[in-house]
Amino acid sequence: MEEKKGHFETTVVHAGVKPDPTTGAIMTPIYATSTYVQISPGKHLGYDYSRTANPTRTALESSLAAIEGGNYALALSSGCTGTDILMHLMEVGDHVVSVDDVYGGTSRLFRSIWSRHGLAVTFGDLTNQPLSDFVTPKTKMIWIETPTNPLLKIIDIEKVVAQAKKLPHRPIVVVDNTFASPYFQRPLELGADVVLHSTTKYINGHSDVVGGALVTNDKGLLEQLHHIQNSIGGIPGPFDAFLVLRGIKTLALRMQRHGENAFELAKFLEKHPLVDRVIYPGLESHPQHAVACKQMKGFGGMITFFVKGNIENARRFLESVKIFALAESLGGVESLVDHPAIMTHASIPPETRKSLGIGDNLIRLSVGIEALADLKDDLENALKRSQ
Ligand code: P1T
Repeated sequence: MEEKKGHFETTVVHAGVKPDPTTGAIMTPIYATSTYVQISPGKHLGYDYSRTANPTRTALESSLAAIEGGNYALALSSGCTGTDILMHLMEVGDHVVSVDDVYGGTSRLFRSIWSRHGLAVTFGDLTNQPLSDFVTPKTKMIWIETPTNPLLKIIDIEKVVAQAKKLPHRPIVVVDNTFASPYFQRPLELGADVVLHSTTKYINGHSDVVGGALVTNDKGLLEQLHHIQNSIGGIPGPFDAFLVLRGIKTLALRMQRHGENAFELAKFLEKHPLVDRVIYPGLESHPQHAVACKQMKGFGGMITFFVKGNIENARRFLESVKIFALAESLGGVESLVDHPAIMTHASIPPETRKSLGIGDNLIRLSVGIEALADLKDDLENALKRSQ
C-alpha cells in the first residue's frame, strides 16, 4: 500500500488509515466478520476468511510497516506469537544464537518448547563478544533484543548484522524492538531482517490489549511468515487491531514523555543513597552508552536499578509505591514496577538469572507519562520505607 511519506509524528497519525470509501468515516471500521461473501468460487473482493486477512488488521499492518520504516507487517495475537512464528521458520537441527538477557517468555519458548522440537539455542553476551564465538554451521537465526529485558544491555545492531552477513550460511537477524519502540530505534534501517514487537507495550500504550507484530522489507520472508501465521492462527481480533491502531496515533507524543520522565528519574535514582546501581542507557555510567547514542534517538522509558539491601528491602519498596503499580508488563501510559526475579523472569532457571545478574534486589520501572514530580515523590517515599 502506498503511503504519503512524512515525519514520524505524521506517519503515526495517518499511516494505514484511509477514510472509509462507502461512508467517509475517518476512523477505520471494526470489521467484526469471520468470512466474506464471494461473487463466484474463489472470486472475491480481496478477503475470504479472517484468519487469512481482515480489513481492520490490514489497516494496522500498513501502519506498523510504516512506523518501523518497513515494507510489510503482520499483526499478531501477542509478542510471543511472533517469536513462535519465527521459530517455525527453523528446521530440526537448526541453531539460533540469542542475546543472553531476553524477556522471560522468550527464553521459556526457546528453552522449554522449541528445544523439544530439535532446535538448539545458544545464549551469548553480544554486547562484547563476537558472533563467531557462538555460531555453528547450523546457525540460521540471530536473536537480538535491545535494550534487553530487564538488564537494558545495548547490542550494536549494525555490528551484529555485519558479522552475520559475512557468515557463509547468512543467518536471519531478528531484532525485538519492544523496549525502544520505533520512535527511538529502527532496526530495519540498521540492516536487520525482521523486527518483532510486543504491541502490548508502547505501540498500543494503554495496557488494554495483548498483541504482537513482525515487520520486514523482504517480500519472500513476509510470505513465509504469513503462511505460518495463516496455518497456525495467532491473529488479533478486529477490536484489538482497532485499539492498537488507535494507540499508535499518540506513539510519538507518549514516547517523548516516557523518555523525558525516565531520563530524569534515572539521574535522580543514580544520586540516591538508598540505591546501589542504576541501569539506564542514557546515563554515561551505562557500559554501552556510546552504542545507545549511535543507534537510538533517545533512551526509552525503562529503568532498572538495585535497591540497597536484599529481597526484604526490595519487597518493602514494592509494597510502598503508590503511583507506580506493582504489575508485569510495560509501556503503558501509567507507571509500573516489576520484580523480574519473582515476576516476569521467574521462568528463567535460577542459576542463569544469577549468572546474568538478575538479583533479588533488582527492580524494573516502566516510567509512565504522569507528572515527573509525583513520580519522583513516590520513589523517594518508597525508598525511605525500603530500609
Ligand atoms: O506479552 P507478549 O505480548 O506476548 O510479548 C512478549 C514479549 C516479547 N518481547 C519483549 C521484549 C517483552 O518484554 C515481552 C513481554 N514482556 C512482559 C510481559 C514484561 O513484563 O516484561
